[in-house]
Amino acid sequence: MKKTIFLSSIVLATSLASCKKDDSAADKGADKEKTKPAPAEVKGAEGTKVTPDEKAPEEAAKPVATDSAEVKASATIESKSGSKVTGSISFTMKGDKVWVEAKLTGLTPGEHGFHVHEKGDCSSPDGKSAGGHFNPSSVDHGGPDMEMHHAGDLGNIVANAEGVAEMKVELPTSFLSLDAKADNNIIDRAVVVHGGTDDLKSQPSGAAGPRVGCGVIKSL
Ligand SMILES: [Cu+2]
Repeated sequence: MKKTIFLSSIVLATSLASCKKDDSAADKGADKEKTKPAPAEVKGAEGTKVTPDEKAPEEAAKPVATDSAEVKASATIESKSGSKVTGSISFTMKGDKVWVEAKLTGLTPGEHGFHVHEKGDCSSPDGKSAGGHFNPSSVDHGGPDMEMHHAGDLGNIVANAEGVAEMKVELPTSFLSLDAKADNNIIDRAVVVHGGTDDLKSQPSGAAGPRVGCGVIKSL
């Protein structure tokens, strides 16, 4: 992850060198590169002269500052179906990646189906108010590493002998997103933890048993 951030910084710095118009990007890059007032002309990578006014159309359309900004969301898991499950899930989106970090307690040891469900409603005692799996592409249920799966198919989370489960995964934004304009945006949907194991193949939801935890995903 450090490497990704470092590379992003290079991309930013490169963008700054060739495009000093982007003031918001300049804010982000300020700590990395203490720039003197830019000269009227800078040499491009190929040795060609580039004036500050020159800008390729693709570059003009590229939202550099937006890509590097972090978007965060979280869900607080409450007990369902008479369980003692509680915990929290955090989601961090930066560029084309989303990191999901979960910590749950009160589970039975072993694997538990772990999904984003379509409705941000955890009000019912059995968690069924959260509806079915979030599946904006209307495809079959599967595991997160399989070619076909729901946007909400996070697979299983594994609890140790004490019933504590911790998970951190990195997913592409093509899997799920925190962008309000994206079809696979998970804000205001729900994370559901199941009492049993998601077998990653039974349709439509992996036969993972009762819903023992539920939390609405809220943007931060
Ligand atoms: Cu589920």
